[in-house]
Amino acid sequence: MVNYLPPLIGVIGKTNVGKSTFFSAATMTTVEISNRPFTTIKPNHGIGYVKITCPHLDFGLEACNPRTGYCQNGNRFVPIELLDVAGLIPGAHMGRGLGNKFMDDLRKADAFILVIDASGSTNEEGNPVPPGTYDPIEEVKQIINEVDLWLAKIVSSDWQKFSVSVETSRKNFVDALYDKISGLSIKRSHVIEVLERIDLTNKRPSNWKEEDFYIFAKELRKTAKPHIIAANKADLPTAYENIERLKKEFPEVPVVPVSSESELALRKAAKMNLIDYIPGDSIFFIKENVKLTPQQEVALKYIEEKVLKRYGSTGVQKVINSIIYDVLKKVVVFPVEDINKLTDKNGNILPDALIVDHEASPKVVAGLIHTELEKGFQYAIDARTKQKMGEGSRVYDRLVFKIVSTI
Ligand SMILES: Nc1nc2c(ncn2[C@@H]2O[C@H](COP(=O)(O)OP(=O)(O)OP(=O)(O)O)[C@@H](O)[C@H]2O)c(=O)[nH]1
Ligand SMILES: [Mg+2]
Repeated sequence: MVNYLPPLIGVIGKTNVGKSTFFSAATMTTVEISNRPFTTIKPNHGIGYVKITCPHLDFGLEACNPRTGYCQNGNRFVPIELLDVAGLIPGAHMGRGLGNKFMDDLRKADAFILVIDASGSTNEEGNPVPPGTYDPIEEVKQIINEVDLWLAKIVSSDWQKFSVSVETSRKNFVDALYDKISGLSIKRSHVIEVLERIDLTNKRPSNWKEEDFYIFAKELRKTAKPHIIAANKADLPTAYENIERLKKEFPEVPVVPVSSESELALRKAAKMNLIDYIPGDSIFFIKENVKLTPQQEVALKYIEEKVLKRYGSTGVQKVINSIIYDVLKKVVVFPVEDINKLTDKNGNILPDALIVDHEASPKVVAGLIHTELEKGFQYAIDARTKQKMGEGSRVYDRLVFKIVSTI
């Protein structure tokens, strides 16, 4: 059985802040975008990419043959899953706006991209207001609070029945709780860690109060559903100071300035063969013999001046790389059959790229590729050093390796 699944990242935030624009830019799929609250109702599901230097360059090869994702000018784009959902507003847990029930689509998410309107041009309800009139710090606090209340609701549902069953059957509380929230794809170790941290391990479940659920949900969110802040609409001048304030206010979370609209425009222009642009780059080139319309010229100039020169990129790619590497602490590894040619058994060069935990052993990675490969695992060989890697060794970013297995 193949067990590998790419990370699933939820795109969340207040309504009308640019979540779908971010999603569309990252996945290059067309979705509905408009300047009014609650444009998105049904979730949008798509593939985005982590961008890394392709190992084929290190080995002096001309190209590679990705089975999934793609490689462009030595940049390997490795697939992740993105899910764009409806927007939250304060009181969503009480059913305001579209409520928070739709967040259930994100139960299996590994992490969240919290898209905010850093320019302050939408109010609490997502209605357009003059830029700079709404404070994005409030927005972050309110949305995170809604996420916590959503999680608390899942944990506390049917609690009475749950506590009776735990207390009368003398079931292990941690195991029972872990089972109860298994739909959230949270590790058992995270549940234990959180209960210990907030000193709830030994409290009788029937004695849990509303604040216990809330604190548990909050800590569980921090540990098991971490997030990054995509400070969107960073092209608007009212965002400049807000971005600095956000970084100070939330030092434990990466805050990345983003202009999703700019990224979407650049990718579209590249697709139309007007410009050369690689996602995440700090520059683009207008193609030779291309005649831009005055409108296109103004738009590209705007992006160059207001976004690329100021921030070094549009931020969309940076958010995805940062959530995978800095927030989730993952690395990308490349299993091959032939460590000299870097091919699979059909001669494809570096066909697979897997996003795995930075602390994973080669044996664990073998298990992601196939259950049988892990069962018969003997050792791995690092294609760079030609050294053996045993069960106790750890993978590293952009490792190219062969797994030797008896099965
Ligand atoms: N200036 C500027 N506007 C942006 C940017 N990104 C998105 N917008 C605009 O913000 C508005 C809302 O964009 P959407 O992507 O529909 O927002 P959403 O968060 O998905 O909204 P809902 O689905 O309604 O919750 C649109 O008018 C976009 O053009 C940006 O980087 N800069
Ligand atoms: Mg939307």
